[in-house]
Amino acid sequence: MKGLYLVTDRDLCGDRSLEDVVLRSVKGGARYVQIREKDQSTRAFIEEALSIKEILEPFSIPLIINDRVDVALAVKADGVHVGQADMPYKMARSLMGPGAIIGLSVETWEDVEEAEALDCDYIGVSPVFETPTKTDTKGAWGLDGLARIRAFSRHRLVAIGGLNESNAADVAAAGADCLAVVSAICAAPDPEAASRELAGIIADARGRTDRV
Ligand code: TZP
Ligand code: MG
Repeated sequence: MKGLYLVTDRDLCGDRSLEDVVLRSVKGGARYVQIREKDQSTRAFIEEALSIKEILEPFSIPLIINDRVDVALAVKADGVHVGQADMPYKMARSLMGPGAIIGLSVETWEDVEEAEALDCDYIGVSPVFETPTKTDTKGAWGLDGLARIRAFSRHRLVAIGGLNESNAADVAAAGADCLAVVSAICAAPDPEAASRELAGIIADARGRTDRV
Protein backbone atom coordinates (compact mmCIF):
# COMPACT_ATOMS: atom_id res chain seq x y z
CA MET A 1 0.00 0.00 0.00
CA LYS A 2 1.58 3.20 -1.15
CA GLY A 3 0.19 6.50 -2.31
CA LEU A 4 -3.33 7.86 -2.32
CA TYR A 5 -6.33 5.76 -1.27
CA LEU A 6 -9.85 7.02 -1.99
CA VAL A 7 -12.56 5.99 0.47
CA THR A 8 -15.99 6.86 -0.87
CA ASP A 9 -18.93 8.71 0.64
CA ARG A 10 -21.86 8.96 -1.74
CA ASP A 11 -23.53 11.77 0.20
CA LEU A 12 -20.45 13.97 -0.04
CA CYS A 13 -20.44 13.66 -3.83
CA GLY A 14 -23.43 16.02 -4.01
CA ASP A 15 -25.15 15.91 -7.38
CA ARG A 16 -22.28 14.01 -8.99
CA SER A 17 -22.49 10.24 -9.27
CA LEU A 18 -20.15 8.12 -7.21
CA GLU A 19 -18.89 6.58 -10.46
CA ASP A 20 -17.96 10.01 -11.77
CA VAL A 21 -16.08 10.98 -8.59
CA VAL A 22 -14.24 7.64 -8.50
CA LEU A 23 -13.21 7.92 -12.14
CA ARG A 24 -11.95 11.45 -11.68
CA SER A 25 -10.06 10.56 -8.53
CA VAL A 26 -8.34 7.66 -10.26
CA LYS A 27 -7.44 9.88 -13.20
CA GLY A 28 -5.97 12.29 -10.67
CA GLY A 29 -3.80 9.58 -9.09
CA ALA A 30 -5.71 7.54 -6.48
CA ARG A 31 -4.17 4.06 -6.37
CA TYR A 32 -6.76 2.22 -4.27
CA VAL A 33 -10.51 2.66 -3.95
CA GLN A 34 -12.60 1.54 -1.00
CA ILE A 35 -16.37 1.65 -1.26
CA ARG A 36 -17.85 2.54 2.07
CA GLU A 37 -21.63 2.37 2.44
CA LYS A 38 -23.44 2.55 5.74
CA ASP A 39 -27.09 2.81 4.71
CA GLN A 40 -27.38 1.09 1.34
CA SER A 41 -29.35 -2.11 0.90
CA THR A 42 -27.25 -5.16 0.15
CA ARG A 43 -28.66 -5.23 -3.39
CA ALA A 44 -27.80 -1.59 -4.04
CA PHE A 45 -24.33 -2.02 -2.51
CA ILE A 46 -23.61 -4.96 -4.81
CA GLU A 47 -24.82 -3.08 -7.89
CA GLU A 48 -22.72 -0.08 -6.98
CA ALA A 49 -19.65 -2.23 -6.32
CA LEU A 50 -20.01 -3.97 -9.69
CA SER A 51 -20.28 -0.68 -11.49
CA ILE A 52 -17.21 0.78 -9.70
CA LYS A 53 -15.33 -2.46 -10.41
CA GLU A 54 -15.92 -1.98 -14.12
CA ILE A 55 -14.53 1.55 -13.89
CA LEU A 56 -11.40 0.46 -12.01
CA GLU A 57 -10.48 -2.59 -14.07
CA PRO A 58 -8.90 -0.75 -17.03
CA PHE A 59 -6.70 1.15 -14.56
CA SER A 60 -5.75 -1.99 -12.59
CA ILE A 61 -6.79 -0.20 -9.41
CA PRO A 62 -7.79 -2.57 -6.59
CA LEU A 63 -11.38 -2.42 -5.36
CA ILE A 64 -11.71 -2.76 -1.59
CA ILE A 65 -15.06 -3.10 0.19
CA ASN A 66 -15.62 -1.61 3.62
CA ASP A 67 -16.91 -4.02 6.30
CA ARG A 68 -18.97 -6.29 4.07
CA VAL A 69 -17.10 -9.50 3.36
CA ASP A 70 -20.25 -10.92 1.75
CA VAL A 71 -20.38 -8.05 -0.74
CA ALA A 72 -16.64 -8.32 -1.41
CA LEU A 73 -16.99 -12.04 -2.17
CA ALA A 74 -20.13 -11.54 -4.26
CA VAL A 75 -18.50 -9.00 -6.58
CA LYS A 76 -15.04 -10.64 -6.49
CA ALA A 77 -13.47 -7.49 -5.09
CA ASP A 78 -9.73 -7.35 -4.53
CA GLY A 79 -10.07 -6.85 -0.82
CA VAL A 80 -11.95 -5.81 2.24
CA HIS A 81 -11.36 -3.35 5.06
CA VAL A 82 -12.53 -4.38 8.52
CA GLY A 83 -12.81 -2.41 11.74
CA GLN A 84 -12.61 -3.63 15.30
CA ALA A 85 -16.37 -4.19 15.48
CA ASP A 86 -16.59 -5.96 12.11
CA MET A 87 -15.90 -9.57 11.19
CA PRO A 88 -12.71 -10.71 12.95
CA TYR A 89 -9.66 -10.42 10.72
CA LYS A 90 -8.87 -14.15 10.67
CA MET A 91 -12.39 -15.06 9.57
CA ALA A 92 -12.26 -12.42 6.85
CA ARG A 93 -8.92 -13.87 5.69
CA SER A 94 -10.18 -17.42 5.61
CA LEU A 95 -13.20 -16.37 3.54
CA MET A 96 -11.35 -13.99 1.20
CA GLY A 97 -8.29 -16.18 0.66
CA PRO A 98 -4.55 -15.53 0.85
CA GLY A 99 -4.40 -13.28 -2.20
CA ALA A 100 -6.94 -10.69 -0.99
CA ILE A 101 -5.95 -7.29 0.33
CA ILE A 102 -7.23 -7.06 3.90
CA GLY A 103 -6.89 -3.93 6.00
CA LEU A 104 -7.69 -3.65 9.69
CA SER A 105 -8.44 -0.42 11.56
CA VAL A 106 -6.58 0.23 14.81
CA GLU A 107 -8.19 2.61 17.26
CA THR A 108 -6.30 1.81 20.47
CA TRP A 109 -2.79 0.79 21.40
CA GLU A 110 -4.12 -2.66 22.28
CA ASP A 111 -5.41 -2.96 18.70
CA VAL A 112 -1.95 -2.06 17.40
CA GLU A 113 -0.31 -4.73 19.58
CA GLU A 114 -2.84 -7.38 18.60
CA ALA A 115 -2.38 -6.60 14.91
CA GLU A 116 1.30 -7.56 15.14
CA ALA A 117 0.29 -11.20 15.25
CA LEU A 118 -1.92 -10.91 12.16
CA ASP A 119 -0.88 -11.11 8.53
CA CYS A 120 -3.07 -8.20 7.46
CA ASP A 121 -1.91 -6.19 4.43
CA TYR A 122 -2.10 -2.92 6.30
CA ILE A 123 -3.43 -1.35 9.45
CA GLY A 124 -5.64 1.71 9.18
CA VAL A 125 -4.55 4.33 11.72
CA SER A 126 -7.99 5.59 12.59
CA PRO A 127 -8.49 8.49 12.88
CA VAL A 128 -5.29 10.52 12.64
CA PHE A 129 -7.27 13.73 13.11
CA GLU A 130 -10.84 14.20 14.27
CA THR A 131 -13.25 14.40 11.37
CA PRO A 132 -16.95 15.08 10.88
CA THR A 133 -17.01 12.23 8.33
CA LYS A 134 -16.76 9.64 11.15
CA THR A 135 -17.57 10.60 14.69
CA ASP A 136 -17.93 7.22 16.46
CA THR A 137 -14.19 7.00 17.08
CA LYS A 138 -12.12 6.51 20.23
CA GLY A 139 -10.20 9.75 19.83
CA ALA A 140 -7.55 10.84 17.36
CA TRP A 141 -4.00 9.44 17.17
CA GLY A 142 -2.47 12.72 16.04
CA LEU A 143 0.89 12.87 14.32
CA ASP A 144 2.61 11.70 17.51
CA GLY A 145 0.43 8.61 17.76
CA LEU A 146 1.04 7.83 14.10
CA ALA A 147 4.81 8.14 14.62
CA ARG A 148 4.60 5.91 17.69
CA ILE A 149 2.78 3.23 15.70
CA ARG A 150 5.35 3.57 12.91
CA ALA A 151 8.18 2.94 15.36
CA PHE A 152 6.45 -0.14 16.79
CA SER A 153 4.56 -1.89 14.01
CA ARG A 154 5.80 -4.16 11.26
CA HIS A 155 2.73 -3.39 9.15
CA ARG A 156 2.12 -0.96 6.36
CA LEU A 157 0.26 2.04 7.74
CA VAL A 158 -2.73 3.62 6.04
CA ALA A 159 -3.52 6.93 7.70
CA ILE A 160 -7.16 8.07 7.70
CA GLY A 161 -9.17 10.88 9.25
CA GLY A 162 -9.08 14.58 8.51
CA LEU A 163 -6.42 14.31 5.84
CA ASN A 164 -6.17 17.04 3.23
CA GLU A 165 -3.71 19.12 1.21
CA SER A 166 -2.65 21.10 4.27
CA ASN A 167 -1.51 18.15 6.40
CA ALA A 168 -0.70 15.36 3.91
CA ALA A 169 3.04 16.08 3.89
CA ASP A 170 3.21 15.97 7.70
CA VAL A 171 1.24 12.72 7.80
CA ALA A 172 3.61 11.13 5.30
CA ALA A 173 6.59 12.39 7.26
CA ALA A 174 5.17 10.96 10.50
CA GLY A 175 5.25 7.48 8.98
CA ALA A 176 2.17 6.76 6.86
CA ASP A 177 2.78 4.52 3.86
CA CYS A 178 -0.52 5.46 2.30
CA LEU A 179 -3.06 8.25 2.86
CA ALA A 180 -6.78 7.44 2.81
CA VAL A 181 -9.05 10.37 2.08
CA VAL A 182 -12.82 10.82 2.01
CA SER A 183 -14.11 14.41 2.09
CA ALA A 184 -11.05 16.16 0.66
CA ILE A 185 -11.76 14.24 -2.56
CA CYS A 186 -15.50 13.39 -2.54
CA ALA A 187 -16.58 16.90 -1.51
CA ALA A 188 -13.95 18.71 -3.57
CA PRO A 189 -15.24 20.95 -6.37
CA ASP A 190 -12.81 19.12 -8.67
CA PRO A 191 -12.06 15.58 -7.38
CA GLU A 192 -9.49 15.00 -10.11
CA ALA A 193 -7.50 18.13 -9.26
CA ALA A 194 -7.77 17.40 -5.52
CA SER A 195 -6.51 13.84 -6.07
CA ARG A 196 -3.69 15.08 -8.27
CA GLU A 197 -2.60 17.55 -5.64
CA LEU A 198 -2.72 14.97 -2.82
CA ALA A 199 -0.93 12.34 -4.91
CA GLY A 200 1.72 14.94 -5.76
CA ILE A 201 2.27 15.80 -2.10
CA ILE A 202 2.67 12.08 -1.32
CA ALA A 203 5.05 11.60 -4.23
CA ASP A 204 7.15 14.54 -3.02
CA ALA A 205 7.23 13.04 0.47
CA ARG A 206 8.44 9.82 -1.13
CA GLY A 207 11.55 11.68 -2.14
CA ARG A 208 12.28 12.36 1.51
CA THR A 209 11.37 9.00 3.01
CA ASP A 210 11.55 5.53 1.49
CA ARG A 211 8.07 4.62 2.66
CA VAL A 212 5.32 6.52 0.89
N1 TZP B 1 -12.30 5.93 9.39
C1 TZP B 1 -11.62 6.66 10.25
S1 TZP B 1 -11.79 8.31 9.96
C2 TZP B 1 -12.79 8.02 8.62
C3 TZP B 1 -12.96 6.67 8.46
C4 TZP B 1 -13.78 6.03 7.42
C5 TZP B 1 -13.38 9.08 7.80
C6 TZP B 1 -12.35 9.95 7.17
O1 TZP B 1 -12.98 10.94 6.42
P1 TZP B 1 -12.29 12.30 6.01
O2 TZP B 1 -13.39 13.08 5.36
O3 TZP B 1 -11.18 11.97 5.04
O4 TZP B 1 -11.81 12.95 7.27
MG1 MG C 1 -16.13 -0.90 9.81
